Amino acid sequence: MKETILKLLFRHAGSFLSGQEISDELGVSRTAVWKHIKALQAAGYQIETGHRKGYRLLPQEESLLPGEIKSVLKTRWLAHQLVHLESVDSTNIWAKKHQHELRHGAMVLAEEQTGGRGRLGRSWESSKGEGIWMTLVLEPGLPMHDAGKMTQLAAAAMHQAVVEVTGLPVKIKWPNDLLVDNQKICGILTEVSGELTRIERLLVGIGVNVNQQVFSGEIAEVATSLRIMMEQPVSRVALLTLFLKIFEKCYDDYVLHQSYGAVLRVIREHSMLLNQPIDVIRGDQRVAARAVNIHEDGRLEVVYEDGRSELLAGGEVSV
Ligand code: BT5
Repeated sequence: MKETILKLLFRHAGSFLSGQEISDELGVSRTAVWKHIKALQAAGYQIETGHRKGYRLLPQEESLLPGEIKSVLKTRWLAHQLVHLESVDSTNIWAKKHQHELRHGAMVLAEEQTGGRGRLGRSWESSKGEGIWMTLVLEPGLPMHDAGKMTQLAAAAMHQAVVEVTGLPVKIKWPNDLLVDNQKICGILTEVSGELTRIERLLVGIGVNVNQQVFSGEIAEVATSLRIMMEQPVSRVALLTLFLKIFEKCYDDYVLHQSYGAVLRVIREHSMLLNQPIDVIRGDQRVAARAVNIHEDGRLEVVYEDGRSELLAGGEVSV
């Protein structure tokens, strides 16, 4: 009911709706409406209550509050369970700690992460209100060796969403980064739990730099945001909801219909590594190679200078 009231307020954003109008429309008492409004205010929604005028949703700094997302979300099952956190160490860690409360398709979102994580114990800067910091909980029932394909699927879906919303020339750097002008706008951290052969649960953690205006410290040279590249703010809600719709389609095509071709096309066509000279990095060692293919299973095929070829499942490469 709270959510229905919120949707109604969103539809009339900016103008007052009387308690009577809401109670007529939804068939609940005015006291019940008032109680739900109180609860919405406590959850962070800025709702003005005017004497005799009723209730009005105030224009707010764009947040990722569930009501805002759900009022435009067009997915069939993805992110219908939605957890929104003001601040958390890491959405992936939170999802692990609360695994029993989260169903297949759940999304955990945070306005800020204080201990955001990259791969191999690296950290991920996640400033407040400026990015999309999320974890998707998925139970695809696939063999373990298919986990890498989900990272590729997420990268392809986010690529399409960012291009559609911004028109920017986004490149995909296998296995998990999106870049614009060689600078990183998005990183993906997929974590798997299960038995040796079968994925029980996947946590697909995705970070997108949307509205940061500056980056400082170590990442200033490697990171950029959509706002910096566009020279104007970008709607996180629009980007996120479009991404979810595209991701759901790619996921269903793959998991239900075994069709992965569209994902492969996107990651191959927009790859910044394919047919380029690259370095494969192992510890302190860098070995010169050429990236020649991204295989159906998500692995990168490289050919070394001595003619040997190898299929990489993950790890580091640089251009
Ligand atoms: C990644 O790791 O790119 C995966 C990042 C995943 C972040 C999401 S946010 C929601 C979810 N919850 C989490 O805790 N994590 C996921 P990797 O390829 O290892 O890249 C990490 C490196 O990127 C760092 O060592 C920095 O150099 C750089 N970096 C850190 N923060 C960045 C940012 N905001 N933008 C661009 N680059 C960044």
